[in-house]
Amino acid sequence: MSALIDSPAWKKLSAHKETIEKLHMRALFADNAERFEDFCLQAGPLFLDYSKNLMTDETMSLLFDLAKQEKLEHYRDAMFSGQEINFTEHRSVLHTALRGQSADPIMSQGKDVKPEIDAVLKKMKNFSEQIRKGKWLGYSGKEITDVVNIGIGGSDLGPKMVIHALKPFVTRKINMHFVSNLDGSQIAETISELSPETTLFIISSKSFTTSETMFNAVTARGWFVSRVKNKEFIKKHFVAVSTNIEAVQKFGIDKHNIFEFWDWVGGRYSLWSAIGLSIAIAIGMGRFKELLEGAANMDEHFSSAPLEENMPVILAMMGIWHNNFFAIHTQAFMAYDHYLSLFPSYLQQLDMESNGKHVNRDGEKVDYCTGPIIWGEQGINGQHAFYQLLHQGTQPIPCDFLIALDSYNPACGHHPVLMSNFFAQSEALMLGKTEAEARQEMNAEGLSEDEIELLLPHKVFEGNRSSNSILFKELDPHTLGALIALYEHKVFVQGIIWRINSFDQWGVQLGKQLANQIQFDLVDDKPVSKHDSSTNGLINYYKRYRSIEGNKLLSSNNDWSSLQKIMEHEFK
Ligand code: G6Q
Repeated sequence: MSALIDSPAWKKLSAHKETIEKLHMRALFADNAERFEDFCLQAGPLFLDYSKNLMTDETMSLLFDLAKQEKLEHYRDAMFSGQEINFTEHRSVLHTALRGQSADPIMSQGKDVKPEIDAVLKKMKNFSEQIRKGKWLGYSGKEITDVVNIGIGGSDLGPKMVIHALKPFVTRKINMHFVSNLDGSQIAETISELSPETTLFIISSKSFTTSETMFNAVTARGWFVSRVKNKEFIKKHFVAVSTNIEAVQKFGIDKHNIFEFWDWVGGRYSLWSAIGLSIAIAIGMGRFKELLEGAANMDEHFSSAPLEENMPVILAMMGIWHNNFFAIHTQAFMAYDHYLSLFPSYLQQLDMESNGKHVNRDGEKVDYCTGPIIWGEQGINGQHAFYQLLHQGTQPIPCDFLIALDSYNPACGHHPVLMSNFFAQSEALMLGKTEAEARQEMNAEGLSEDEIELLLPHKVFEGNRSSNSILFKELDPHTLGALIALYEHKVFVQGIIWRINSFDQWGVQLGKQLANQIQFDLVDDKPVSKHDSSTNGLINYYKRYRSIEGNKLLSSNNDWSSLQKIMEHEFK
């Protein structure tokens, strides 16, 4: 048994679960008229109701004891003060410094990072304003009308989600595009609509070696140069966001067009850095700063509120309660908001890449579940798809429901109906429907006794299914910043409780390493034998197909020799 499972706070929670699991939330609400008031809180623009979880005051108090036992406050302060808590990569974790509002120095490895942050913010402001005001002109003197962010993972999901979420604030003068997929169809479809005269490419890559991004960047550069016939024009149409300045320059991007960030910013935490350049262009630097301020306010709340009144801590500990004591290893996010449709996939990376870990800080294999499976959808669409399983499936799934009180499009009059669906779902999941209620309902419909007996078991809902509801006035930049930071800190808290490093991602590195190796196996048509029989078989199946079909999979301007050249020059 691990030290965590054997620890006093964990053992108390395990014993407590035995009594709680016999309860139904119906009874908890019936017994305490104040349950809502007891289990809700406001932090900045966000209101959280967590009363519809199967827990009591005692549960919460034991969960906070666990957080204290695991020295949560100590680790939190270590993160904010720039200590190298990402010890497997010897890095500080300072995405919070990117949005910090205080002028005080923030140290990483003995150096104040504040001046560099301010300088990059200033550069982002100048550049984004030039693009937005039509002062940055393309090679033929025309204004930029289209911006293509080429990046993947943390260099794509954050800015893409934010720009979608803040669409009411996005300039309609510039079209924003995102290309991440190595499948050439995405870049081909994107550039087919664009003119090189009016397009700006932002190559976003922390490492500037990620093959998906480099291939797309090479294709974009090839497309551009083949049309404008002059490499000098690259500097008007390509900028880069990276920590790897040397590689960016080798790629051919002008040194003045590089927006720097630093290794103490994790990829999935990087939208606050220059990776947010596309956001600044889309919504303007003033709004981008509001996004940073919203996140900074949540940082302030997280670092100063007592654990018992601390929103990220409460959400995190509810998750621990479900995952580790009720063996529910999944968590869903249902946004009742069109603009938040990309939020679940953003959270998926944030949570699963951070806490999908199997060893603790001491390198020992854990004997408890860490990061749950994260998924989600827009709530309304989900209701007509998979909510059936939420209500009557055999696997209970805790949900976070999110909604704005105000719609940006109130004229069509849908919002009150959307709100009613939002309220109804968490109520139904909690209450369920008893046999007596189902019988009464069918009686009222005038069904025969035989029909009632047939339908009864199918119409019963056990209920007692947990959810959190998060409400906010409107989805403006400040609120979105707070919402993202809320979940960043929730993930952090859970990582501390599970005693893992939430800030490395060796699984991602493995994928990069393997793909780069196999790319070289594909350069010729010789059968391979160095892998397992399945992988050899699949590669050789592909090679046979390709040789029979005469390489028709490759387009004429991207033949084997140029592919080989790209691989040798860009990735070796
Ligand atoms: C994020 C991950 C990963 C990363 C991408 C892109 O935390 O490390 O999603 O962001 O693999 O990496 P580059 O920005 O280095 O291209």
